[in-house]
Amino acid sequence: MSNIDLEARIPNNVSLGSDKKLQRALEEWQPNYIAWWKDMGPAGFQEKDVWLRTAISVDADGWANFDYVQMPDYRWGIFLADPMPNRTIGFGDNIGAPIWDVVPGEHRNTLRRLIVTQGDTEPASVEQQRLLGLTAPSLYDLRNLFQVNVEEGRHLWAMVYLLHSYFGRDGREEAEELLQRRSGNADKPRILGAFNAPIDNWLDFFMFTMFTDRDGKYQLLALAESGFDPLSRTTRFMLTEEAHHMFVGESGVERVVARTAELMKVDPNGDARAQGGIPLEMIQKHLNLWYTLSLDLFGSEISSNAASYFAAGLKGRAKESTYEDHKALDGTYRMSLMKDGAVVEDDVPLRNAMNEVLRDEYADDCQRGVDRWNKRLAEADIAFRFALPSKRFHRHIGLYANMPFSPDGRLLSRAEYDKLKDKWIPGEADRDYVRSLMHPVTEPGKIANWLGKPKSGIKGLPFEYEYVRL
Ligand code: BYC
Repeated sequence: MSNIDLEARIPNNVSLGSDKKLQRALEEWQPNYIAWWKDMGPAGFQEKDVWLRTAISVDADGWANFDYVQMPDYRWGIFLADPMPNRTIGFGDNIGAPIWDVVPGEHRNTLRRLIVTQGDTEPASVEQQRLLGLTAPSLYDLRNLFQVNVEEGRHLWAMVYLLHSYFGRDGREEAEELLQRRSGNADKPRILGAFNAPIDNWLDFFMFTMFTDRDGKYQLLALAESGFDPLSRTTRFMLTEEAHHMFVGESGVERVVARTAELMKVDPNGDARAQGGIPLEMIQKHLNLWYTLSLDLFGSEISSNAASYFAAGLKGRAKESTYEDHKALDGTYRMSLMKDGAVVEDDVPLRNAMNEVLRDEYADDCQRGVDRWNKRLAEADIAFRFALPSKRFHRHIGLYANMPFSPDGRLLSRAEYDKLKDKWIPGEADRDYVRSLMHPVTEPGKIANWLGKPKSGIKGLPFEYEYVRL
């Protein structure tokens, strides 16, 4: 087990103290990060005590410490999972060769790009969620939001450590730019589409943590396979933290669904809206929006970029060891493509299909969550069922970008699509309604009317606990 230096100005398990130049560079970046956090992090709560977990070890059992902390004092640190003995490159043209402990010259630009893209999403999500605390439905949810936010901040640290350590001056410049871009800003937007979309209500937040954080899980799993070992080790530890974020999303939506079902029961006309709840159709629209924005994050269906990442051993498939053929040179992957204006099924050389392979695994994982929500509906004797829309619907990247497909995957005329779009994706009226429900509930143990209570609190504490001292 590696030694953790928790007392250092930057907590770390990478012996930062023994590399004075790197330490100095990161200590110079640190105040800029804090300035960014104070400016763009959660608005209105920076001086409050929040009951948060902080990573203090990379040991699977007991890696976190829980205590009250004011967010700007959070101990953001650099933690890499322990090295795996005798690890070799697990896929691609260099399979079986020793892993890289430094960046191979020929892959320097590509690796930097992947790391910058990953890094950019982390502060982006904090920016997107900046105002949500002001309308939190309970102290429990407020605390979960901040937990997610501080850990996204730590994930930024993880990528900045790689940039500073392995990419010299270019890396330091990229690390600065990670603090300069702004989610949703037309002049200096964040790199990937979904990270510029607004999150201005808690249903969006739960959908984001369900669907967009889950893209994070799959991208991190693919990067954890990387032959560049520092990237593999840092993403392996990030995955430990990521699980809670997806829990917040999946259980958050489940609690919305459960509450809507309750309100439908008490209303004489079965109308959740009349009781101040969020109708199931409106929940489905938010699902459609965030699932499809997140599908875009996997890149094009057929991608020579993805093929070359795989060939070089830089980015694999999620859980590469569960596949048999790690070269993927001769295989093909069946997917739907457009030919002469119609959708057809066809085989694509496997390496070029790696984005789609990852997207399909992701879609299966999302389906498991949707099944859980549907189970709640079945238990409540409600006939409505949620469904993931077709991968062709509402896409902005890849083969189906900006094409008028319906949620069940049929190609429509543009006019028909435009007429029906508001039935499928939240329109202004939906957004106004959901926003109208967002009022802060700050008394311990209380919760907003539109949301159900969780089954339990955090780390054995009750829901009623004062998770944030206001
Ligand atoms: N938006 O071959 P293509 C997370 C660009 S989330 C805008 O299709 P490739 C988190 C692409 O860059 C996980 N542009 O794509 C979640 C390329 O540009 P160039 C984040 C896009 O390279 C919640 C062009 O289109 N991690 O951690 O195979 C909270 C065509 O390239 C988009 C990563 O993404 C888009 N959606 O794959 C907090 C991992 N998609 O070359 C955190 C690192 C594609 O023409 N990134 N483009 O200039 C990657 O592995 C790859 O860059 C991508 C794209 C999978 C994103």
